[in-house]
Amino acid sequence: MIKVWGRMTSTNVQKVMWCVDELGVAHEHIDIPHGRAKQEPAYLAMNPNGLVPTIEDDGFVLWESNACVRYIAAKFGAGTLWPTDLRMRADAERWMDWQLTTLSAPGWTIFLGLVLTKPEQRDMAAIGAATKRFNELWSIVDKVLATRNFIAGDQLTVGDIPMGIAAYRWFTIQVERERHPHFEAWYGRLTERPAFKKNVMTPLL
Ligand SMILES: N[C@@H](CCC(=O)N[C@@H](CS)C(=O)NCC(=O)O)C(=O)O
Repeated sequence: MIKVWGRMTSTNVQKVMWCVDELGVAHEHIDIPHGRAKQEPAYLAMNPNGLVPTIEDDGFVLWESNACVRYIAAKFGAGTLWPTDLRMRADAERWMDWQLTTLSAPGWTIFLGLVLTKPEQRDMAAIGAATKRFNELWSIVDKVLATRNFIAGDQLTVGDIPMGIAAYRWFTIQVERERHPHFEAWYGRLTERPAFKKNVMTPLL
């Protein structure tokens, strides 16, 4: 039984929860309200960052959402979420890294600006620049998805998980979206998956 700590409004927790549900892995979810992780000594002993998520599997504790997804997929999803073909897996993992290094900063600017900040206090220049950047980044993804159904091939892999969660926010928050037909079709495919609906297509706050 895998334990997953963290609040379901966290995109990083959603990655792990979508992964366990997608694979049908037995798990227990322990809710940690916003800010609480930094205040609980027992939690800090597992994850000194005081951030969510953290997982535990038979005594093995792990944090960093993408590392958690990799671990769960490698243990329970060989041949599905975790491709056995080395190149396909490297391709999938590349998109996980790209989400963290490239997508997450403009994503945070948009979320902070349009969801967490009152209209009169918004930095519209920063939000506009982040939206422009996101449109450019989704163009890269759109070109890849012109040739395949999912980000690393014709099946869902770990690569789709962080990207899919970023896409949910993109399509849910009111921003000026350029048309990216292949990216939109891929997102449509994700929205048909019960584990995505349940864990990702939820209220933002
Ligand atoms: N790089 C870390 C980032 C973790 C992180 O920033 N988590 C946020 C939620 S998305 C958090 O814990 N915020 C404070 C809180 O929820 O109390 C990961 O991917 O797991």
